[in-house]
Amino acid sequence: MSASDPVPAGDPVVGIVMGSDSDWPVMREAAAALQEFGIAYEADVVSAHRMPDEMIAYGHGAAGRGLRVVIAGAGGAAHLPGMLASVTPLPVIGVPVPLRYLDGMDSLLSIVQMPVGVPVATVSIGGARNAGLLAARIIGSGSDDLAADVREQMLTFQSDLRDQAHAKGA
Ligand code: RP5
Repeated sequence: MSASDPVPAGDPVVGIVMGSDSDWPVMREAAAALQEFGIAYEADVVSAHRMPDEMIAYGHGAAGRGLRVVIAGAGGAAHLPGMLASVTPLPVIGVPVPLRYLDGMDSLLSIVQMPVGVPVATVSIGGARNAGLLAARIIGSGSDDLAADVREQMLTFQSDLRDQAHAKGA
């Protein structure tokens, strides 16, 4: 796992975790979105199946270490987001990572179908950028400056989409 852009300075407020190094090409899009807003994050491999003790410890310690949102990505039998949501009061955003088989439907259904009381905000298959943007919105709702930046990003993106829609009809 490696990020080409430096992580914004400061104590991390978003934890990006994933089941394997192999998830990073998808999950780095969440990091890139946070980077755009200057939101400090940490990124690590915390596998539910391969390192369950570390995974539970991560969830137990996340809020106390100052994290405000956890973004968790995994593929296949993707239990990581749900397991973390069961041991942390922080909002958890789940990213279904598509693998070679089943086109990520297994990941999606593993993450989205949580029992009542254990919420995971699930984005689309491979939708790590939206996970980063959602984390920015969650954190921005408590900060006027960041909320303004998030609004600006949204308006710019809408304008781009409008241009694309017109271009398709040209
Ligand atoms: C999951 O198994 C990981 O999240 C990853 O998406 C998948 C495959 O992992 P590797 O075999 O590539 O390490 O737990």
